[in-house]
Amino acid sequence: MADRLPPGQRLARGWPLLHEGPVPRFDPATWRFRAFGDVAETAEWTWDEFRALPATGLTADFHCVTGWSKLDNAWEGVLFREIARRARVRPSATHALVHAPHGYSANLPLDALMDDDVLFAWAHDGEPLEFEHGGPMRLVVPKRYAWKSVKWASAVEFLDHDTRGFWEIRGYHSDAHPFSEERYARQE
Ligand SMILES: Nc1nc2c(c(=O)[nH]1)N[C@H]1C(S)=C(S)[C@@H](COP(=O)(O)O)O[C@H]1N2
Ligand SMILES: [Mo]
Repeated sequence: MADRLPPGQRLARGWPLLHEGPVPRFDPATWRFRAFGDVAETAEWTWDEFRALPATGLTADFHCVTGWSKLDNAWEGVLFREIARRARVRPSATHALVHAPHGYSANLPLDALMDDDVLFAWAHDGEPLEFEHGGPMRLVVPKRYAWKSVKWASAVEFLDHDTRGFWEIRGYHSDAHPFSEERYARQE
């Protein structure tokens, strides 16, 4: 157990909720997910198209920078790398920003996002992802603090340079590795 809990973290009771702003309304008829920026051509998926993408299941831990961790989450969704492949991301792309409504975003190097445990998840512990937790679909990046796991993901922007997302602009670390406690930008 101790080796699964990063320094300064404690086990959460249940599944805490944490986000800025209101929970976006989901309309399956108008929902779209877009891949744009450093790609051969902007790609767009409707909800039905997105749900029909090849599904992957995995179990992973979740660490919020405020100090709680939730272990053994069973996620199901489509791998980030599958989206990147279908969007025909250009070789010049080095980073990406994942966007959500109301101006939320998180940046990561493309290498981190192409890992085999990074996915856009539509189910958690066998149930459709609750809207409060990012449903119908959220990014999940198990190896980074949970603010990188963008709820209500609406687009991915591929970039040939790095740029900071919502919390990274507000003083949080760009890389956000929990086991080395990369919490704040001043540590960079
Ligand atoms: N769109 C969006 N995604 C977000 C956030 C947010 O404010 N908006 N908060 C992040 C933070 S700080 C955490 S800890 C997790 C919390 O996810 P949960 O509410 O499902 O536990 O979502 C992350 N993703
Ligand atoms: Mo968080």
